[in-house]
Amino acid sequence: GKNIKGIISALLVPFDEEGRVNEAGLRQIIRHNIDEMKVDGLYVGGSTGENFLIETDVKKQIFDIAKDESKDDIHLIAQVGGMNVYEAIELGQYATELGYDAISAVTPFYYKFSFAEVKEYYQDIVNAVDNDLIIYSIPVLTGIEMGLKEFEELFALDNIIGVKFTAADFYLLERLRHSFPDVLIYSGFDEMLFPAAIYEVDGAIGSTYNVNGIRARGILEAVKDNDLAKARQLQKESNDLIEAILANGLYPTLKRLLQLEGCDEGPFLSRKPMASITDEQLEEAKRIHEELL
Ligand code: NGF
Repeated sequence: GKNIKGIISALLVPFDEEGRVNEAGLRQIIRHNIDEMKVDGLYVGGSTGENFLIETDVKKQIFDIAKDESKDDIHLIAQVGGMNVYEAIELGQYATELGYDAISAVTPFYYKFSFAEVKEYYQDIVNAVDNDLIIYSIPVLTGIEMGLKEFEELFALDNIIGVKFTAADFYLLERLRHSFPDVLIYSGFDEMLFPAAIYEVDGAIGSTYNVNGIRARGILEAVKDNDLAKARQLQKESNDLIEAILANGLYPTLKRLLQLEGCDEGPFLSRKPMASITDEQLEEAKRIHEELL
């Protein structure tokens, strides 16, 4: 099995006024993650990358850039899932040829798919793509809730090696950890990394690690060292930051913080219909940068 563990940033993508990828800025964000945040990996094509708003060839372009900039220095996971399983397969094959360590696929959303449909979607992807796959479960955005039994069926499929668990259900997390000691489990909510670490997740995938990767690593390490007071303190500092970021607009604020950290090439806009940052939000981002980062 693969050893993709630790802190993994869900990569942010800066866009220009026309909605095109700002490649120079994207490369700076990747470098910032590797050189300053010391991340173990990048999760490319996630919610944080505004992935569900962009065309297939642009998704490929982003996979190209992330691979080209990070070479073999860190783990790379390509999120290829969505509502179009044929696109997921095409992207999965593409990222696998590029050398991505694993692919990941969100549960299909919008229509209320049955579990049988969700399972077939994963079966179709792993049948067609010669790579390991990490399930991306995020019920708050997809409406797809799965329990222990459903996860058990998915983990029984060939090449399914893990789950990005983006939920506050710590009962289910404990049952999963206990039942599947060899499955890779990633914490998906950055503001709950400390309790997830107590349940011995293998790592964490999230948006705020683009700017808060050092504290996040500290949380994982403090829990490993059994220094719970330290871990709780680091989570408290992280949550002061995350709370302010969420209140000011998640992705626009994260992009602005990256600019303030020196990723300064070109526009750092959102992809429409996601709103870009306003003047008021810019001011607040400056305060967050000075006081909380
Ligand atoms: O952005 C969301 C939406 N969740 C991310 C993460 O779970 C998913 C989380 O880091 C993700 O990053 C991706 O697929 O790209 C939050 O942004 C963070 O915990 C703040 O709430 O729920």
